[in-house]
Amino acid sequence: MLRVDIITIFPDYFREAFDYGIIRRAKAAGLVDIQPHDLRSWTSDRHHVVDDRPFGGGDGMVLKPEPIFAAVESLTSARRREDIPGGKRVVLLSPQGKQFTQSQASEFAKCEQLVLICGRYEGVDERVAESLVTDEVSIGDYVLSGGEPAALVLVDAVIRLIPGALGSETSATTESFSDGLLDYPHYTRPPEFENMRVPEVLLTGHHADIAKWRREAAEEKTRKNRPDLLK
Ligand code: 6GU
Repeated sequence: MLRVDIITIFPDYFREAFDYGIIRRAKAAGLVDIQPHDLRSWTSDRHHVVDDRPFGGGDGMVLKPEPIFAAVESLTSARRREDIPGGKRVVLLSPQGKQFTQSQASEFAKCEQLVLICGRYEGVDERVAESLVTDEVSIGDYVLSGGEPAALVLVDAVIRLIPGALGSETSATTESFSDGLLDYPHYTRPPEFENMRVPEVLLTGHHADIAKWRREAAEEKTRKNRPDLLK
């Protein structure tokens, strides 16, 4: 069972997000338990303040360290990175993180607990990244207003890799990126739609020819859309 704790100032953002498709099935099967938590519940002041102005000046507010350290301690019993056990990861979602990849998703899928900290785009006190988290992760080269959509992306990518989470056990290994290429194109009925034909070889039932076509079509798709993957 993988436990996922999400620390956020918008817990309601996740209200229905995990109630669909593979994630819903994985939850129902007892493969994963996902709990959003309100960062404000780890504040001790009357107004539940989680942010403050940046030292050195500048625009925007910065998430304070104390509630984040308190949240991680209450969820993991650890106050520093070196005290976090091997099977647990504390992940800060931020545009300054390392690019999240399929191989990192596979690592996370083997863990017993993931604690996800959703940053705000203005920033999180750097002592969180320096001393508390095991991983600082970005989902791509664009700026989101907060880490919440990135947490959804990460949770989806990880959960579908947990053994038993997918209906057909082959799909996780035959799809995009497992062999460094994009997935091959898929077609279904009808064989002709508004003058657009399905490639004839797919209608023949010749499995070797179909496998060869798919390999070449995947390479062509990769050359066209993601030439960086071929280098
Ligand atoms: Cl994880 N957070 C934010 N705020 N922006 C991002 C991101 C994360 N990944 C890409 N852009």
